[in-house]
Amino acid sequence: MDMTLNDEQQAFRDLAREFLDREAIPHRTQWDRDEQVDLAILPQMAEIGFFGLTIPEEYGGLGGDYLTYVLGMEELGRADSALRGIVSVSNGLFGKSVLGFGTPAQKQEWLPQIASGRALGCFGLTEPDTGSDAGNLTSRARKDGDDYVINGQKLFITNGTWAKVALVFARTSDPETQPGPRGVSAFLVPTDTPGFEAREIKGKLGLRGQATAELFLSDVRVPASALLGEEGQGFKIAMTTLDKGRVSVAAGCVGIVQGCLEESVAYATSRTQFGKPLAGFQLVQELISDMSVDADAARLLVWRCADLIDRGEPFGTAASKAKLFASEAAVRAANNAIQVYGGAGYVDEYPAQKYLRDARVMTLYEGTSQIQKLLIGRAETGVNAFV
Ligand code: COS
Repeated sequence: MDMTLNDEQQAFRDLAREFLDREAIPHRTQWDRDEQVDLAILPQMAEIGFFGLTIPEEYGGLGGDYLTYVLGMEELGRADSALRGIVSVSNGLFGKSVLGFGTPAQKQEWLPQIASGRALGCFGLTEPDTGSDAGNLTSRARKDGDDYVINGQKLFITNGTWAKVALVFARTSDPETQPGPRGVSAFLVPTDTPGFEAREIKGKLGLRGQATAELFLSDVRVPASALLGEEGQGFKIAMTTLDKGRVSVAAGCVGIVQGCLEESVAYATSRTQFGKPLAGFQLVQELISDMSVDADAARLLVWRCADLIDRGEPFGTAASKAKLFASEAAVRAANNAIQVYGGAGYVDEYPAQKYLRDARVMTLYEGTSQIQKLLIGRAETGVNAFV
């Protein structure tokens, strides 16, 4: 694995950091308090290329490699995980599903809008009764002439109330005769389709700046051309896309660890106690040292995934390892950053507590830490603990 960035990758990372230092970091506390980022930042982010990092140039994207993508996600995670989530879901979970499985017409319809930030996409997999057990989702899509009619409910959907289009996973098989993952299909549903309703979920612990929604689909009629991939291919689409999504989450977590490290060093070298800077105390150095090691280790796991993806190699287990380690490291680092800050870490004037609140969901969504461990365990042993 080549550990050096080329000029383009370096330039993108510098551009992203300079932009986010100027346009996001000074505002993130207020956005967090308001429970909404200023949406005016999204077109500016699109101009830099965040929404089309890996979308090919023919669809208006940057056509960048995956290492560039994870560099962008790290910078977003360092600045504000709410922004990272918005991009990861629209460009990542939605865009990559369409890019990987769409027809030329579907790609032409949606990718230019996503890459330019004119439209956001969302990813409707989780339901009230199926989170980890995604293969048993219960939303239904029934064939009716040339159309499909979709009914069901989705939960915890990032971008749900802002999205122009939703990728909705619904069962096309009869749950009595064919339950499980093979009966799931995927549909591209414009959110202004009659019968589609999104309600925002308020009061989240973290990621307060991004919209998270509950989706209600009641006799939502879409043409057969809305089917993404083939009937019954939906679960495979979801899992393939989530493999990459997990790398994206992990990269965002590297940004959280890095942010905690930088903020902790700045605070520990400027605040004095007992007549010397906090940084002069060995127990404070231990906290900072742990963050530094976690940042390096998590970044290496993420870059390995990017390298495998860029070379077209299998990367699913590597993604689970990166996601597991980086998300747990992000919680650890943010918790330790609060310890370095002491009482100041407990108020939102300083970023440590926001890092912790944002980090906490990273061990839950896109596959919990427990799911990642079972996937890694299955890969190592050949024994499937899910059955
Ligand atoms: N890539 C491609 N295909 C995959 C895949 C992957 N990563 N993982 C599974 N599949 C395929 C399998 O090959 C299998 O295909 P066949 O039927 O052709 O053999 C099919 O999908 C079913 O796979 P499996 O038997 O592993 O499904 P399970 O129901 O046991 O589910 C887990 C496995 C639990 C790992 C899966 O449901 C999962 O990842 N859950 C977490 C979901 C999640 O992350 N939710 C959060 C969403 S937040 S957006």
